Amino acid sequence: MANDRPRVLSGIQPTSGSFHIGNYLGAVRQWVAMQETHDAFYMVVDLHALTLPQDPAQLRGNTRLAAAQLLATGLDPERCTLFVQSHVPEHTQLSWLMECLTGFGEASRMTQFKDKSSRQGADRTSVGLFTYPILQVADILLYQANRVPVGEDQRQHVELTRNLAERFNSRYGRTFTVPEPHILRETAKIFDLQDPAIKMSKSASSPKGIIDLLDDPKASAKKIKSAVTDTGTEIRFDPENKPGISNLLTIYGTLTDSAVADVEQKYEGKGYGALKTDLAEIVSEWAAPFRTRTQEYLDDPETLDSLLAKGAEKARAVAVETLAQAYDKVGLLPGKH
Ligand code: AQP
Repeated sequence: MANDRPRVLSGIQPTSGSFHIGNYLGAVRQWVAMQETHDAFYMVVDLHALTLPQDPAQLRGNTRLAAAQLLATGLDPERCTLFVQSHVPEHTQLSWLMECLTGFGEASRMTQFKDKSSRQGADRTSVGLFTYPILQVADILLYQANRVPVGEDQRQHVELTRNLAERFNSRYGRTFTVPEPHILRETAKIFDLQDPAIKMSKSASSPKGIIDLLDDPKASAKKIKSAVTDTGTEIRFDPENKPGISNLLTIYGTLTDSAVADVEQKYEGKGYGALKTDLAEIVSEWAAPFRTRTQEYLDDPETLDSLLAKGAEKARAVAVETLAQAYDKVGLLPGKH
């Protein structure tokens, strides 16, 4: 029975058309695996997307596109609960309780906020960008999640979630499950192809630094072939001295389900060019059916919307209950229903 399983919760922003390979390898790939072993809740976090300016029509389109891509990677609505964050109003309601429990200094220490706000400039930074980690806390706690599969960049937010869950529980009595981050060491951080010192990122990477899964295969191949690598010739996994080639080895190994040591051995004595050419082929082969499936879901928006509506209904059943407990614990007077 699904309900006897540990709970898992994660989300992805509909902030750009295509997912990139960092989103997939760092997070979504784990989501697909965990739907088999966990009671899994996955969402498109459209409210989080609003922390940066969005064109309304594009946001709507990207939300459907994100859901279509999640289904195309292998999420199965029979095996997991897939929904859109804004369809479950309890997220923002619990977020308020969590904001009132968070210190201003504590929120100010979030590095994602510091990075994004410094890129935006103070005048264009919204209060929403400042408080979004706390909305994320509410996202996780609402479902009493045991595990949160994310990339390394989200570790601090899961840590904040743990702190706030413990604070709430000790102040008001046991209410929330304290979640663990689920971060796979190998793929925790996929790096920018042009600058292997920084993570591949929708907002910070240049177009040449990022492999978009919906890209034309020729474009992806070109990017992989021009990925920055060091001046040596040896194909060896050594993130410190060979960050570019190590990043390519990680992508190669994960997409082909092979150990990096085996990939190293396969390319012993061969140049970087051979590895890059083969990796371009592997990415293209992986992405072709993904693109077709994504398009099939997009071609039938009614089915997609009704699937998301069913997901929201399932998610709400859990969220309503948790919120009611939390409201009661803090002493809010029950309203008439
Ligand atoms: N480079 C990465 N390596 C590993 N995991 C990554 N993730 C993102 N980039 C990498 C993980 O993908 C999940 C969904 O990401 P998101 O788009 O909702 O959040 P994000 O962290 O904002 O993604 P980006 O591309 O880095 O966007 P910006 O530039 O807006 O910050 C998350 O679990 C994330 O860890």
